[in-house]
Amino acid sequence: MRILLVQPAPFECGRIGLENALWMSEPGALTAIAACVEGDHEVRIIDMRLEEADTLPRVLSSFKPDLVGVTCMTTDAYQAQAVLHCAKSILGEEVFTLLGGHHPTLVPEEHDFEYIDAICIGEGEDTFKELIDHLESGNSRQSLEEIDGLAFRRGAERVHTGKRSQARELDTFPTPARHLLDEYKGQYFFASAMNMAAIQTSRGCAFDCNFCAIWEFYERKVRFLSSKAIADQMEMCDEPFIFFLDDNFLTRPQRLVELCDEIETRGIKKFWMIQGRTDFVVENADLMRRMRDCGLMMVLSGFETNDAGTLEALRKDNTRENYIKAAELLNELSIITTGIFMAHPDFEAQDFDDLYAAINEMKITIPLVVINMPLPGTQSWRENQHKLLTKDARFFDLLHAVTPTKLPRREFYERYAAWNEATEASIDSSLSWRFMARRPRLMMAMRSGLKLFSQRREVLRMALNDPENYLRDEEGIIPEFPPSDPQETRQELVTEVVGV
Ligand code: B12
Ligand code: SF4
Repeated sequence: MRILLVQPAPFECGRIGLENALWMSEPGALTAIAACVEGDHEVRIIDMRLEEADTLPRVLSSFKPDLVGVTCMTTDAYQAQAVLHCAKSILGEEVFTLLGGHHPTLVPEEHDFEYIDAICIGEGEDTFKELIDHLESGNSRQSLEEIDGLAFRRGAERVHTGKRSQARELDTFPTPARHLLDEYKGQYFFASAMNMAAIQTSRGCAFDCNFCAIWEFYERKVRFLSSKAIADQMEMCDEPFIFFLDDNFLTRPQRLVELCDEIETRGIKKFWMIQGRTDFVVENADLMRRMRDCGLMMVLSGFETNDAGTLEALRKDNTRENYIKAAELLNELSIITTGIFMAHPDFEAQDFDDLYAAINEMKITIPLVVINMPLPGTQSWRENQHKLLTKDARFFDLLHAVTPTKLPRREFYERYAAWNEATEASIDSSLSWRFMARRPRLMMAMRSGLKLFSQRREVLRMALNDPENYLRDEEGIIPEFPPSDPQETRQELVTEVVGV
């Protein structure tokens, strides 16, 4: 079979967004599922974030795939649907269209369209392989009941098959087919770390924060790739930088000790970036130092808030003291800190000021302030659905307020949009000369990416710093609250929009 896998481009021109400026990751979902069928079939991946808009129809017409598969997180929903719509329009009913990823898994009902033949629910490798085998053998696309992990169309009806088991050990999956991305090599990055590979070394998370669906997506289980398999994959990468995609890399210290052993024994010289919790950083200072010596260059952590009560409400199971200590320790070790902080829709003017002051105090290298929102599939989504002002998927980018704000909307965005300027001191004090002098090899490796990152950052800052941009995005979608009007009209508008 000819199989085309597509990473959609996530945004419309002129719309604000973090993607493509700070972090452009290779489509790990597509290389993972491609690896399961590649030997027996002709598989191509196109990354529409790095292509001209006319590439898709051109490739569809020339390659003539039998199946088109698209990956999708919430913010990609409409573009992902558009890809499949385009495939049906160009190739007709014959082409099999398939959607997978976090958004369709968590809210499959939002993708119930006649041009989408099936949705892969949850982990994709085995479901994809079985589906391809089924179609290749000439079986009917209307009789997919035997394949677990699918929602498919039979006439007007959407049939859900059995639950796909997530018991399979990660080491038994084939190594992701990263060579299918060769034409995009050198274009993936995080900040100035340009020419970056991505490896997922674990799936799931043992915590259960109310704003994150990862622990539900992986059914509260966590599975790990062995240190040997991680080191094997690291050796296969030509790229100087690697992003470990795990939501919570910093867990099970023994596994990380073993990874350091592998890196040292094999003499792997890569710079790597991770996402992990600050409590682990604080409790494992020596291990953090050792990982730094083995190439760890950046830790991205959710710092969320400077307020203990809110932290508890988020079920983060962490403390402000840990945040402060972790930031201090990472700065001391010359490991870049990326900190995600949350502004909340019920923020008043002072809350914004306090948050920005807390960030500056912590000296975070790359602070990012997002707006707390109920993402589909999360505990918070279930609890706050009645408050939603819109279900438009484009707004679930953590940069727009999808629930009513306590401050008038314009003022809320004015205060929110100030975060970049207001936290400049944090960046300056973290990126000291001492920091740079301590890691000369890293500074050299990032040199070529620095200029490009500065340019991208400038464009992003211009967009993020202007409150008008947020309000413009909302025009016609989220009704504006008259400034003089407090609670009452707000409730009327909520009722009007979500019909409760
Ligand atoms: C890298 C990454 C990004 C990259 C882009 C991802 C990409 N596609 O290239 C960037 C940095 C741009 C990004 C941005 C955001 N991200 Co992000 N990101 C990730 C991360 C860390 C890794 C993704 C990955 O490659 N995973 C590895 C692959 C193997 O796993 P997978 O994607 O789940 O794929 C498996 C299955 O889902 C399935 N599958 C997936 N696609 C398909 C397609 C087909 C056809 C089939 C059959 C199966 C299938 O099979 C795969 C193998 O089992 C995930 C966390 C995670 N654990 O995945 C978050 C995650 C996807 N991001 C998330 C979020 C919230 C965001 C943001 C909204 C906010 C933010 N601050 O990060 C922004 C939005 C950007 C915007 N447009 O505004 C959420 C998604 C929530 C949701 N409802 O969609 C996640 C799950 C993090 C979390 N803990 O909640 N992200
Ligand atoms: S936010 Fe982080 S710690 Fe919390 S459940 Fe998600 S991945 Fe785990």
